[in-house]
Amino acid sequence: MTDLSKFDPNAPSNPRNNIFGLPFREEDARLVILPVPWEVTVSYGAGTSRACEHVFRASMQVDLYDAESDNGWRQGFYMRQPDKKILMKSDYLRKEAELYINFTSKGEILENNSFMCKSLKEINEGSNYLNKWVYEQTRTLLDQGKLVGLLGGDHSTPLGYFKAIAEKHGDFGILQIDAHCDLRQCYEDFVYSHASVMYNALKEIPQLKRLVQAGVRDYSGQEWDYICNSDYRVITYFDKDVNERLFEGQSWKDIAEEIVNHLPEKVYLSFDVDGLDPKLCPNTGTPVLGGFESEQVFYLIRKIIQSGRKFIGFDLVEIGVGENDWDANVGARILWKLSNLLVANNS
Ligand SMILES: [Mn+2]
Repeated sequence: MTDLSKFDPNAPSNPRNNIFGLPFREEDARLVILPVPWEVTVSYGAGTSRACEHVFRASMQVDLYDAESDNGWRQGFYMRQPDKKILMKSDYLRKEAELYINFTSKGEILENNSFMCKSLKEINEGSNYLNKWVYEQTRTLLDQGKLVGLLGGDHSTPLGYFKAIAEKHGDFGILQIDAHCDLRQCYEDFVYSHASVMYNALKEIPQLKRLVQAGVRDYSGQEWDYICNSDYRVITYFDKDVNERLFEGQSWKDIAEEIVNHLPEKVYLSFDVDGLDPKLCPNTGTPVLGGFESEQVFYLIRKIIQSGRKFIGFDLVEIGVGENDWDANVGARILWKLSNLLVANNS
């Protein structure tokens, strides 16, 4: 066990320690944060593959007192180093993807260009590799009895973790905080696009009994049809509808309880930061006006826990990297809150 007797949680963080300045080793940590530095299929602003390092640095500024979780961090949080091979692969394939999107957006015929055909194949194979890698890493951690938080990277990164969670826990639900539905089938020809992660999850993971989405305010007609034809496997709380109900005098308490009631016994949280107001994530890949305040989302997670449901894991994705470290600062504080709540709900 890590000896906390000489660790002063009120002192400034020692940058030689791990995330949040905590002194734990992986073997002693209750929660392992797995960084996934990957952004091959991002559509608009790039940078999120490097967010993990920025969040790690920003985490040193977070104060270590969390009354509501009875200081869950004392059970040990540990973040791994971002895998350099994964990052290099992402950088290489990202360039290919940019060329490919540029090529097809001009209406060029793919079959006439063997270089582009090869690029597309490489990108889709790369995504398969990543999904398998994430699955193996998270499955091994879950088998060791760890709790796992996945830190992206873009929103395509947690698919392998969803599969490991399904194998470990059986039937479960996902609460997705997001400005987008991510229900596109094969966006920009990329099978495992960030914009398709929930489509792929629903297709490939039968244990995923229900997906509840909140914060959505930018979506396609096909995604709307998918929701309508899902036989209530997908329930979406659009940002506009939630806000209208608030404007008409309903409380966030009532709406949050209604959202929670749609979720099964075991709940996984997939948190795309673009579900928040973009003032909190100005450099995220695809920012959209509107969105949640951070406390609205934390309140919703507390409601899940208070309802007696089990919070089983989370991902935090699409954190941007900008001129200053504001995005990472927000990201570190969300990571802190989610980590404490997850550990407290599983002790
Ligand atoms: Mn998303």
